[in-house]
Amino acid sequence: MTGSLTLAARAAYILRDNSTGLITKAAPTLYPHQWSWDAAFNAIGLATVDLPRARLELDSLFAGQWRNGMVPHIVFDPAADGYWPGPAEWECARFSEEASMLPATSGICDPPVHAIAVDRILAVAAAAGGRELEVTQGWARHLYPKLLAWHRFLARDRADKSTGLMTLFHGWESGTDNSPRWDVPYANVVVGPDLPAYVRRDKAHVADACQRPTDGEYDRYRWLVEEAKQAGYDAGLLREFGSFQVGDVLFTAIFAAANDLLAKLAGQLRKPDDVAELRDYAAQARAAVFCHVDEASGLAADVDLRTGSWLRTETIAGFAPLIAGGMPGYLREQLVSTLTGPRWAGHPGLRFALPPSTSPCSPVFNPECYWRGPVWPVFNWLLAWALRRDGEAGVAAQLRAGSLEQLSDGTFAEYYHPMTGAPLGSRDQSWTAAVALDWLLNEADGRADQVASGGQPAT
Ligand code: 2M8
Repeated sequence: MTGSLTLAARAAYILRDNSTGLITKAAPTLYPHQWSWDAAFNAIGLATVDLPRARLELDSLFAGQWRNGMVPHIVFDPAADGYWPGPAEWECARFSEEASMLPATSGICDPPVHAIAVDRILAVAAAAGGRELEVTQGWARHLYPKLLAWHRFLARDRADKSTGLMTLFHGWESGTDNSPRWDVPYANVVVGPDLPAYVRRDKAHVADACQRPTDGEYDRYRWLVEEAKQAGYDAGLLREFGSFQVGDVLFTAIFAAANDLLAKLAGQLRKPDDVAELRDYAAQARAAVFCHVDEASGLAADVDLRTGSWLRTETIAGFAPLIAGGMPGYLREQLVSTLTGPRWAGHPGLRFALPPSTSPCSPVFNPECYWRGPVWPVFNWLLAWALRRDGEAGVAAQLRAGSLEQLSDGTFAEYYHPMTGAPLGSRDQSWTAAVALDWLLNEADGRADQVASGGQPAT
């Protein structure tokens, strides 16, 4: 067990060691490039120790933004090797005129947590005050049009007309890659005979391959990249021909929460038309999440857009309404009690009272495999952040305390076995270190709370 200060120092060293100077690798060997939503969480952690580096993290990410506004899920580091599929497989600039030429990127996106990071960074800067605040405000003003273009891309290209949910064309876009929430839609993805031959690189970086997706799943992941290329990475064509199309309640909930914060920033920058537009996106996204709550379980359900059927597997994504915010108090209380109840964080077999990525009561729960059961500290940070935002400070504090106990083994693993607490996946995972830093340094002294408005960016 490690003391708080030592733990914070170790987390800061991990972020420094995983930094190339421009980007923070998502993990030292398993993920040697910059991932979009990882970068946002990493920036939140970096802000606690090095505001300039936090700002740079997001600047480097947005350097890979596409002309249509999409922030790609990976920005590749040209100096890194060892991750597959890489730029040679994605071939974005060859297949789409919208793609970034340099840096090379992937052709799909990640959950839009970036405005949450910017708000958090501004709050830390406001607490620091002085020159640091001035610089950070100027930075936010410059980043704002890029964030707006990203949100407009999502509203324009990804909002599904019938459900209002954000449409994903690849499970990777959810960030919860092999979650059982996608088992049914993936079962309908038929891999074509022209799937290019490949060698997986990921399995070599974990202690046991059972902690990673199966080869059958990887065939489908790779096949969907081929499909996206054939569609020129165009959402309109993918809607016509894509064999994986889902409405993701979690992605949509994150979009709702992020729009609230971007609208706040737009207000500070005195852009009333943008405020109205962003509030509208937030309202539509939130309504779409609330319309997809399963009455029996109270959990939100994704939709397989190719069949219209709801996907009711009990995964952590079901708590999307808590992240979206704006729930009537009594409904929020019910969902919080589900979260802390015996099917989730209150399950008697758990090592720590933290929600696993799939309910231990689900028949498809797998405690060792990636997004099919392990506990993800980064996800629990997001849940705790949302709960705190909505006044549920007690549960948020429980998630923080349980997570810090879990992380006190000092491995900063990608995910953990819910029953034994054993570290799984990559070690020294950047976003795990980042959320630990925020929990330890920001929340400990309440710095981020001092300036709830996130500081006024320079206009
Ligand atoms: C995992 O996903 C990548 C593909 O994007 C992979 O397995 O190769 C996911 O956990 C994802 O959410 C995360 O952003 C990424 C990097 O940490 O790894």
